[in-house]
Amino acid sequence: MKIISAEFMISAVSNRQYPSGILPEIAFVGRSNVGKSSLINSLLNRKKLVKTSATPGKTQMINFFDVNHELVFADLPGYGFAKVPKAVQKKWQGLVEQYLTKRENLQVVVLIVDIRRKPTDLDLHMQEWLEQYEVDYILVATKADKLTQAEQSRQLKKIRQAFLKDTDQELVAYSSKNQRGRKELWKLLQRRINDIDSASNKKGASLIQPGQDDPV
Ligand SMILES: Nc1nc2c(ncn2[C@@H]2O[C@H](COP(=O)(O)OP(=O)(O)OP(=O)(O)O)[C@@H](O)[C@H]2O)c(=O)[nH]1
Ligand SMILES: [Mg+2]
Repeated sequence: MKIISAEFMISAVSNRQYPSGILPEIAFVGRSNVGKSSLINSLLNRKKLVKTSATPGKTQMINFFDVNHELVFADLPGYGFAKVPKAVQKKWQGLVEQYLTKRENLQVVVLIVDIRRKPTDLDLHMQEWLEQYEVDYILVATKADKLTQAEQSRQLKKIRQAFLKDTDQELVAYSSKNQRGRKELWKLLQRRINDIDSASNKKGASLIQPGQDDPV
């Protein structure tokens, strides 16, 4: 995908603030500090469009980005950061759950895990939850640059066993540092979007209506 424009739209703390319009949306989900914001920057070829931080729990709202006036990316707050007070964690959880169950524009979730870590219960819980609500998702193991090739293969195998029960569902090894996996992930995302486009064209309606593709 050629990135012609990538612009911040809005930070939302409730569904009333979600951008209007009907562009297909891709959401990025994962543990706090796993590398969600870095992955978005990497996909969009931008260094600092999305703020990243070595301090976990930085993204506390849903940040929306317009991509080429064709797509919307939603950067969701990370889960599982123990130092955040319970009440705040509850609020985030509510925000994320409401988004994932109610957002009609949402087409696919990119579920991000750390390639070096054993999947946590929270990761597995999130996956179960997506399956329960029938939200389509792509599993991505990021920070691949931190491991040798052999270690990466070993970890990918473990992650596949834990999450995908050895099915042939996609698992993308990614590095926001050296762009490994970028092409592959874009291909999978575009395939999802194209499928949706052609499904809606079959019904005689175009997903992107003239005049409605501008960010609000
Ligand atoms: N080496 C390496 N470091 C990465 C990669 N992705 C993210 N990081 C680093 O990991 C830290 C967290 O990255 P973020 O992108 O801010 O993570 P996040 O998931 O958005 O974090 P929260 O918004 O706090 O939930 C930063 O220090 C990044 O530089 C990667 O692919 N490779
Ligand atoms: Mg972030």
